[in-house]
Amino acid sequence: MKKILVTGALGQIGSELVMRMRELYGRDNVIATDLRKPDNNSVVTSGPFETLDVTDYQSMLRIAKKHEIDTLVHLAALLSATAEAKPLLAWNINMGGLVNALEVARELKCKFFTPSSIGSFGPSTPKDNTPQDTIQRPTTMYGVNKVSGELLCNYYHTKFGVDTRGVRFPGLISYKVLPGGGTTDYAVDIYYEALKTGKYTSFIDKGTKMDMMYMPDAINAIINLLEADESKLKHRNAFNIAAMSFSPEEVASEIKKHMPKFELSYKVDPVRQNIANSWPNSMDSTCAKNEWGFKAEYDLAKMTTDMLEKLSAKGIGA
Ligand code: VAH
Repeated sequence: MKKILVTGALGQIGSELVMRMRELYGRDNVIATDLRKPDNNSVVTSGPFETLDVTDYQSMLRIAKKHEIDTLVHLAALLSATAEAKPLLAWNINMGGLVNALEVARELKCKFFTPSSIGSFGPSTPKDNTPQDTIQRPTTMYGVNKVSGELLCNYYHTKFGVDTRGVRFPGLISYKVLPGGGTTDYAVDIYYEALKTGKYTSFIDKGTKMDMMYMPDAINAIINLLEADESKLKHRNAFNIAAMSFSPEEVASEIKKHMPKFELSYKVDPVRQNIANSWPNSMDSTCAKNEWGFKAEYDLAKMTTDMLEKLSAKGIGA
């Protein structure tokens, strides 16, 4: 990989992936793109940046040709809760953007990465230790987008030879950029509120277990999969990867080890609770481990310590 274009570069994943890739591959070799170009943002100021609406194919192709990219990382998408509120907009952006990115990758013979999600599973999927190959009948627009995306990426590989790769991400937790419009966002909000107010009201109900991962592990997974030997990738587009599975009360009890007075309460959001109920409790990551050496470094205890330390250092709750 020498020249990498990242869409959705200002998002929760993109903002950290771009900075890490610029460290690894050189600042001028990672072209960040997003809908808007904010002032004094490190993604914008630390290397090449282009404004790009991923539903505009000609602009994406022009930018890709201008920078002579050999790798396209497509992250721009609406997340589950937003997609459920605006399903047709989600279809247009999530699928229209993906097919544009795949077309650019086909035309310029690029290596290609885009994430799927635990959202690609549905209520009929086995909930515990969810297999790599299993039934996928999601009941959300986001899930329909993710399953369709997995199939589309497979098609572009078998039909056109595009080197497409992807993972099924669990909920991602980070301290640098807030997620937006996700069902798992509670697991980020809880840390901020613990420091700001010492309490948190969860929109996801007690006992709702979901797969989660700390962002450093997610960033390493993307880079390691992109650098993996293609001949070893049997599952290619949608590797289950997970680091931990927890419920709101479990993350709260971990926070209490640092902040004994922290209080958790519940005001369940039926829309996001229904989405969460349709997803697995935990995924089996064996194929990712066997085919490209996936390994997560952070468990709930280690992540909680780091999140509270890093958010405090940012002045959250000061
Ligand atoms: C969401 N954070 O909640 C995303 C993710 C596994 C969940 O896809 O929509």
